[in-house]
Amino acid sequence: MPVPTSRRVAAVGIAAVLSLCVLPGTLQAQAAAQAQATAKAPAGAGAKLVPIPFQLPKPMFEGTPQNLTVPNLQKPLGRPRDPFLAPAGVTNVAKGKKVVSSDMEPVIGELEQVTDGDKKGAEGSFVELGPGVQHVTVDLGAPHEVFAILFWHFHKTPRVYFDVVVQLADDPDFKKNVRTVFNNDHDNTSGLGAGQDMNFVETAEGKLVDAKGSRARYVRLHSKGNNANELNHYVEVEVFGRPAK
Ligand SMILES: [Ca+2]
Ligand SMILES: [Ca+2]
Repeated sequence: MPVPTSRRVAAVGIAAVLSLCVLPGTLQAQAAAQAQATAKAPAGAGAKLVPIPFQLPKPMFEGTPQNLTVPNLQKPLGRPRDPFLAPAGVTNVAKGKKVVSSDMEPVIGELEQVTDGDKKGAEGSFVELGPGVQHVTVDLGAPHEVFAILFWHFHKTPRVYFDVVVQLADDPDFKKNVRTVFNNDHDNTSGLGAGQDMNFVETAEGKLVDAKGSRARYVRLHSKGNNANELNHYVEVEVFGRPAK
């Protein structure tokens, strides 16, 4: 039976109204997704983001340590960390760069070991600094856009280092344009300001800190002993970035 003309017109009318409703909704969703993607992108908008190809050392202990009685301790993920995205071509710009320290005569090892690329973590592959609050400073040699800082204090056995503070600056004395990108010194005993970050267990994966593309020449890492002793150690510090324009 043929559909009367009046009903056919009504059906076309409803279809037109539906398409008007659906289309703007879809466009809105697309625009929202696009805005979200843009918001996630670090400095250098429009740049292609790719996972940083971190080179991790072999783990020196198995499993997740359960018996550490440290307050405000981050629960281990129990799986590899998620990829960290940065503009393509970002590399470890700290490799082989000059390191100075609050302890220029380490108890064990040499300061060069902080940026020598050896991350194995065994005896002979870490530097030991004196007790209490100590820091190391890496001079990148020129201003860089810094996207991530990856560091290993010690990963021979599970340990927690205390009052870890990571800072960026324009000058070697950390007086100009100082920015703190990680701080778990909750009670400000190191006098750099109270931090909100959590304590963490050292593993072969290292500790990764997001530096959000900040421009800096100097990177400084502070600590104040660990749960096993009063001393401070570094296996390696890596800074992923690119020369600033
Ligand atoms: Ca090293
Ligand atoms: Ca503290």
